[in-house]
Amino acid sequence: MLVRTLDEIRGTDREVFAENRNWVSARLLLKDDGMGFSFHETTIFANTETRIWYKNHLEAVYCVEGEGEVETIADGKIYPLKPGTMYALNDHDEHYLRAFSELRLVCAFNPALAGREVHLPDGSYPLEGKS
Ligand code: 9YT
Repeated sequence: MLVRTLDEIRGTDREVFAENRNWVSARLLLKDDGMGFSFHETTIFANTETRIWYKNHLEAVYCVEGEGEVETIADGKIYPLKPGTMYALNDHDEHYLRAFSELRLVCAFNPALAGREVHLPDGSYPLEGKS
């Protein structure tokens, strides 16, 4: 069985900051753990907007803390985020993620991230790469 805590991850290779410092991701499970998905706790810092397009991945996100919104770019729809809300990017939806206060999100990626991926200029993560 695998057991990890956030305290163990802080300050290690499994803690990944966005290049623009909009978020930090604690990568609790990664590809090498063999679960078929990766599993992260992501903190999105307050008053940030991040453009995201996971064209190579599916992601489900569950909000446990904070207030924000997701705007899907194709249709301009706004989805409020608050504790207890889940959204799933089942259509590889390109979107803006906005944090009005610090958001604490639990995220699962399929296929699993391999390590220290950060967003490419188009808002995606590479399929196999470690950046
Ligand atoms: C919700 C979202 O996609 N935020 C960006 C970071 C990502 N969740 C990650 O790598 O943990």
